[in-house]
Amino acid sequence: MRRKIAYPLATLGMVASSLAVASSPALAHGYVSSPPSRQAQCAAGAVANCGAIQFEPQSAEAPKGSKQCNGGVAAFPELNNDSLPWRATNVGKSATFNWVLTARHRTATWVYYVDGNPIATFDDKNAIPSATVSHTVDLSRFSGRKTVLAVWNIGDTPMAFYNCVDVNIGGSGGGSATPTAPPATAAPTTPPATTPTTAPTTAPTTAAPTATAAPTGTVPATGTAWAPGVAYKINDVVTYEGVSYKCRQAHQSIRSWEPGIWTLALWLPL
Ligand SMILES: [Cu+2]
Repeated sequence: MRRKIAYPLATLGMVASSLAVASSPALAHGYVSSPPSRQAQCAAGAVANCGAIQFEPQSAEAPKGSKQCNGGVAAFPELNNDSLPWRATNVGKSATFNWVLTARHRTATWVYYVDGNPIATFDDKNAIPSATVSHTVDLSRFSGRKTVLAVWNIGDTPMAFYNCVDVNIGGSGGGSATPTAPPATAAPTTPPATTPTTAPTTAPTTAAPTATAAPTGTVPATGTAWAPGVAYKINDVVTYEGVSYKCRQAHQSIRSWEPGIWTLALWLPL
């Protein structure tokens, strides 16, 4: 049931470049990028022994109605395994969940569950979403470590996409509800030994060192070094490990989402 590359890649407006990476399953569908979902942690290598999901974190697609982290997809049992070392992101009384969508399917609803109960629903009324979607969800009735199930219910198919996001609610209360803020503005309550997947650095709220502005019409050969905690804009150019990339979707950068094969939705290799 997983349709990988039949989707309109042209929605990215980069047909030629999309063809070059069309064989990558990471280009399809969508997933929660921050706070990092379980599949995001797998794809980033933050959690090992993840099985097949690490190669296609955006493919936890299954019929609507499941309340499992993997949506019931037999190929991805690891997502349901609570004993794997999933990293929980500290959040305050609310959290903003950021999706990256590379196939912008018409959308019925986005539903967030805790302990099997729906706690927030966003009704898109079958509209086509943006390439990035953010929802701020009130978590004030909970505290401590919880696994939030985030579900993207597609509007024109029977399918949905499933993401589990582990959070530590009210830890030291970041509570940052603005989509531009990185998910880990809250100071970790745990000792630094546990490395958060998100960048613990203080986040610039405004434009931070992005790529040097190039004259219109020219393609800069290089950019500034990629860094976490930066609000990158479309067409910003960065370098990472000797390769230049152009930003495809405005986003706040986080560590573990460096430019590379798993972040083609965000960064186009030049
Ligand atoms: Cu899709």
